[in-house]
Amino acid sequence: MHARSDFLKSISPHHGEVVRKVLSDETREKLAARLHAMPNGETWYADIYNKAIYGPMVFRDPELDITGIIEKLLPNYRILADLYLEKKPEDQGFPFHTDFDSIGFMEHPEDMLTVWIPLMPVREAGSGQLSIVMEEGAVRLSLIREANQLHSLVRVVDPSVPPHPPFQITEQEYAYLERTKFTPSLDAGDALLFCNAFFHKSEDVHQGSRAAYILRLVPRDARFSRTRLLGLKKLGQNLAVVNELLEEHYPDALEAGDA
Ligand SMILES: O=C(O)CCC(=O)C(=O)O
Ligand SMILES: [Fe+2]
Repeated sequence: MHARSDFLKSISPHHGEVVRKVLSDETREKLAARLHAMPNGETWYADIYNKAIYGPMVFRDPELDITGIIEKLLPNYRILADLYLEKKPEDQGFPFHTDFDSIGFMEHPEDMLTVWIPLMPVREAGSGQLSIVMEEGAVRLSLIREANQLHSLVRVVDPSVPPHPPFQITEQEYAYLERTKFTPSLDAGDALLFCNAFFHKSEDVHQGSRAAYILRLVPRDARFSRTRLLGLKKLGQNLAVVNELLEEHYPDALEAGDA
């Protein structure tokens, strides 16, 4: 077991938690069949995965009742978006990263919680596991990177904001992330929870195809940044969610033609 420092706990109470059997076999099988049958999404994720659907929004389907399942598990959160990824041996997958396109609009990006659910077992190397890094140093590194990215996003809307030198992860830092990563063994329908301001990485698939269903949750009282929502809209990133949030929280920005 990993001992969690107070620093990590203060950032997210659920970072690195494994929850067994979040989905029943019946729900998982129905969900897997439905997602597998859906057409591939038109998203930049397709460069990284042959099949990637950004925002299938199947959690809203009353027959699967994923909203109800998550409400019981995490009553203080609500689901904002979902994502489906099938990973094959030839797919590159994501190297160590944080999910900036998903969190750039959050007033507190660390508040967003990912529930990563493999739809088949991922128990050993080669099965397409997900690794996360729960080291204090890595989290501090990701927060510096995040501040840098948030700053750049503000500049998209307001060019009078001065530029910031680009932030890059060094080879030594990659080696450190690799050395300290945590790679849980999961069964189909189990979940790995992590605060996705933190580094994580998609591990190799040696044969067949690994399917994962991913939920992005936010606290019920989460706040969203008007400027950075407009920045993401301008960049055309994560538009399904960005447009919904703008309409809900900042309809004036849409009326004023800021967007
Ligand atoms: O499932 C994968 O291969 C990557 C998942 C990921 O990066 C995420 O859920 O944010
Ligand atoms: Fe990610």
